[in-house]
Amino acid sequence: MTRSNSDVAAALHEIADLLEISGENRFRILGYRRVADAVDNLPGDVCDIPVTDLQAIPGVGKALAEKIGEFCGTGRIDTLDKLRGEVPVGLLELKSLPGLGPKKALQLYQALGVSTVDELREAASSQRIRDVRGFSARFEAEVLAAIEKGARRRDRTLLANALPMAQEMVARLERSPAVVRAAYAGSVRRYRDTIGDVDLLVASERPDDVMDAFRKLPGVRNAKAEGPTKCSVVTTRGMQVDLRVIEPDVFGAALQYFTGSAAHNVKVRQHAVRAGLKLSEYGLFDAATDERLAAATEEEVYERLGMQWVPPSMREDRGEVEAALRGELPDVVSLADIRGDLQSHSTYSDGKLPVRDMAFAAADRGYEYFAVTDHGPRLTYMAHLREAEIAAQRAEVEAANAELAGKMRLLHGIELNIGADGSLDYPDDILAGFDICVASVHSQFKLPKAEQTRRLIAAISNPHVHVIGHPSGRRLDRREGIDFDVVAVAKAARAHNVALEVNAHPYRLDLRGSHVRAAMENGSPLVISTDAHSAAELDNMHFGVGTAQRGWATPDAVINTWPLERLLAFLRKR
Ligand code: DGT
Ligand code: CA
Ligand code: CA
Ligand code: ZN
Repeated sequence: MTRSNSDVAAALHEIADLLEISGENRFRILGYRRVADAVDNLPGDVCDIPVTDLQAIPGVGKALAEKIGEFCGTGRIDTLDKLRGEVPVGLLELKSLPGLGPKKALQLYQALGVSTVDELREAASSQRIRDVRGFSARFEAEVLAAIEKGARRRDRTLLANALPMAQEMVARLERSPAVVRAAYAGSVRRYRDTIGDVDLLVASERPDDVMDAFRKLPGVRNAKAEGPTKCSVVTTRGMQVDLRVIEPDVFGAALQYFTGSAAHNVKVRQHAVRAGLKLSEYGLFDAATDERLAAATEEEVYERLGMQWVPPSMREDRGEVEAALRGELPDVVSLADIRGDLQSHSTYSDGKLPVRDMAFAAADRGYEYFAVTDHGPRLTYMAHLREAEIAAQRAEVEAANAELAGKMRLLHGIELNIGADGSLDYPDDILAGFDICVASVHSQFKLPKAEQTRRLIAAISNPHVHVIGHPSGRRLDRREGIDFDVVAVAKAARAHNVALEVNAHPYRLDLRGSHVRAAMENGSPLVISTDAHSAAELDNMHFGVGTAQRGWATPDAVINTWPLERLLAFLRKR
C-alpha cells in the first residue's frame, strides 16, 4: 500500500511535537517541520522516490531519508514509536498553556504523572503542584486561571490551514464504505478568514464505523467520543475537528444547521416560528402537526421556508435573511465568473518563475487575460523591477503574447509602493508605458487613520493607477493592516474609476469581507487577484472569491469577470 505525502508529513510533525516536549534542540525540531512541509508540498508521491534520492529534498539528510523510507515501507518509524512511549501526547496540549512550556510540562509529568489538562487542573486544585521542585503556590493559581481562560477561548487558526485539511478529511471519509455523504460545515464552509474549529458532517446508517474511520485518519489524535454520533479530535497540528454522523435523509437540514453562523440560524429560526414552522438539525417541521416538510437538501429547506437559498459565505446575519425572504439576494460572484488574474510576480522581483512560465501557467487555468506586476523599486530591500529592466521585461511579455497567439492576453503591469504622502515609485511617463498599474502599501503601517486615508486617496487620484493592491496591508499571520476610512476610499475609487483589490492570498484576504461590502455600497469597482509568486499560488483565487462573496460582491462589480475588451477599455480610461 502506498502512503500519502500528508501521512508522511503528519508522522514527521508528530516527531517534531514530541521532540519539542522532551526539550530537544529547537533547530532539530524546526528541521523536522521544514521537511514535513516540503514533503506535503511535493508534486508527486514521496513514497515513489527511492530512498537514495530522497536527499534531494531540501533539509533531508541520510538519517531522515531512512526514516521516510521506513515509514513508506512499514507505516511506522522506530524513533516515533520510542518517543510515543516516552512522552504522552497529552503534554502537547499542556505545553501550550501560558506559563507552562515544554520543559515544565515534562517536569510535572515526571513528578506527578500529569499528562492532560484535566489532570493538571486536578493537581492544581488539590495543591499538589506546589510541592514539586521549582514550582510554587502562585504557579498553581496561575495555571488554574490559564486553564479556565483556555476553556473559554481557543486559538483560531487561518482558513488557509483549515480548509485544505477539511477537504482532505472529507475526501478520505468518502472512501469509507459506511459513508453515504460527507461535507465540511461551520466557518470553513462560510470562508471566514480565521477558524475556531472544523465541523464535519457525515450521512451514514453506521455511525460506529464512521467514528472508527474518523479516528484512524492520518494526523488525528486525542479522539473524544461524545455519544454514539458525535466525536471531537485534535490533529497533530493542534486543530480541533468536530464530527457529527446523521441519517442520510436529513443531510440538508443538518448541513444548514451546522454551517451556521449561529446568528444566521437564529434569524432563520425566528422566521420559521412566525410562519408556524419548527427548524432544527433534523429538518423543517410543521409546528402544529410535527410533520416533516423538508430535510434532504439545503435548497428544499430554504425553499419551504419561503426564501432564496443563501450562499454559505453570506450567512452572517448581515441582512441576508431579510433579503432572501424578499427574493432580493444579490447574485454574488463565483469562481466560474473569473476570466483573469491581475496581480502576479515573476523572477524580475520575488516570484519563482520567469514571465513566460507564469503566463503559460495562467493560460493552463483557462484565463482570457493575465497580468504580471512585479514590485517597483521604491523599497530597495524588496526584490524589484529596476528601471533598466522594464524594456527587457516588456519584450518578454510581447514574445509570450506572440507565442500565446490569442489564446490568452498577457498584460505588462507593475506593483507600485505607495509612499506615506501617496507618491509612487516612477514618474508619470514611465507609468504610462504599463498596461496596468497596481499601487499598494508595503511600509509605514502605523500612521494615523486620517493620514492613511489621505495616502490611499492620493494614490487613487494618480491618473495612471488602475488598482489599489491589498488596501489594508494586513497579514493574518503577522500584522494588523493600516487603519483607514474604507467608505472615503471607496468613494474616491468610484470617482476615479480605480478598482480596490480583494487579494486572494490566504494570509491576506484584503479587502476583508466587511470592507468589500462597504466598497460595494459605495460603488467602487473591485478586482480579485491572487498576487501569485508561483504557479501553485494561482490556485488561491477561490479564497478571494469567497472573501468577495462575504462582502456581497456581484460579478459586474468585479473587473476581472469582464470580457477582455471591456477590461481593456477600463485600463485605457484616461
Ligand atoms: P468557529 O468554529 O468559531 O470558527 O465558528 P463556527 O461558526 O464554525 O461555530 P461552531 O463550530 O461553534 O459551530 C458550527 C455551527 O453549528 C455554527 O455556525 C452554528 C451551529 N451551532 C452549533 N451550536 C449551536 C448553538 O448552540 N446554537 C445555534 N444556533 N447554532 C449552533
Ligand atoms: Ca467551527
Ligand atoms: Ca464546532
Ligand atoms: Zn504587494
